[in-house]
Amino acid sequence: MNKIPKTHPRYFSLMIREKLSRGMKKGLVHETGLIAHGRGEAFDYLIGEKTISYAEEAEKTAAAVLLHAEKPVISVNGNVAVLVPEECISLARCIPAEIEVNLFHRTIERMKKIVKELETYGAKKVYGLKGDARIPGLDHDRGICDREGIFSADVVLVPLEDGDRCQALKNMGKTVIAIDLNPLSRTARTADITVVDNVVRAIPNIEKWVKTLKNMDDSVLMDMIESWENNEMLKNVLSFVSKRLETLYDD
Ligand code: PTJ
Repeated sequence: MNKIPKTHPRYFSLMIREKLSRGMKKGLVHETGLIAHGRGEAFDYLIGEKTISYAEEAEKTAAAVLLHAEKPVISVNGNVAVLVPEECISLARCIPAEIEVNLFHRTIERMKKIVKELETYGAKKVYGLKGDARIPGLDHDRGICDREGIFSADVVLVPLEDGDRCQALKNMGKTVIAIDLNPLSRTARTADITVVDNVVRAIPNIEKWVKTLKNMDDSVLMDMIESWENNEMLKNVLSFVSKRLETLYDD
């Protein structure tokens, strides 16, 4: 591995790439996960590589939904397992929620590796290996899930998703929270709450809000949840990006 000096102006971004590249060599990340990351990076540039206020609001509302849920599950794929393993485990403990590995490019070998990786970071129970249930309407392997995990969850947090599972989970009556830097994606448009932020900032931020809201009355959480307008927020993100680009090179 090439040593990246901390003084490099793109140090943080290059370290994330390095993590994914190493994760792919270890068999945790699928090669198309690198392509997905490139797309994410491009959208992160557009929002300024920071948590914008609309994402902060979505993270707060996501925390309220997760706290209000009866059985929340955090879905983990290859990219997420490599980018934010400890952060997902910490968030799951804080809510509390279950963790399930769910892959688009599912192989038993990769499933086992990702479960083991999460266990190395301290996860006690990780769902996904049983694969004893199917999400109706999904013909590919992302439809395979655990009956005790995603299948029976009422709220599913899906960082880095592709849109058809998001719709299928909604068709099952579940509430879906997505983290997706692309506000135009099917996932972003289908989810109940879309966090347009990088997963490396979003997961710790959701945990921050879980800690803040944890002792609030359920009626306060319900007010926040009921007043959430996902389409409005997506429109606001797009208008934020276009205004930002229009004025970027003004002095
Ligand atoms: O590990 P697997 O087998 O489940 O495969 C995972 C990938 C990522 C390959 C699969 O889910 C996939 O192909 O995803 P898509 O359809 O490319 O969608 C990924 C979405 O996540 C895109 O809209 C990206 O903009 C977004 N994205 C990428 N990196 C990040 C991100 N969003 C938030 N944070 C990121 N770091």
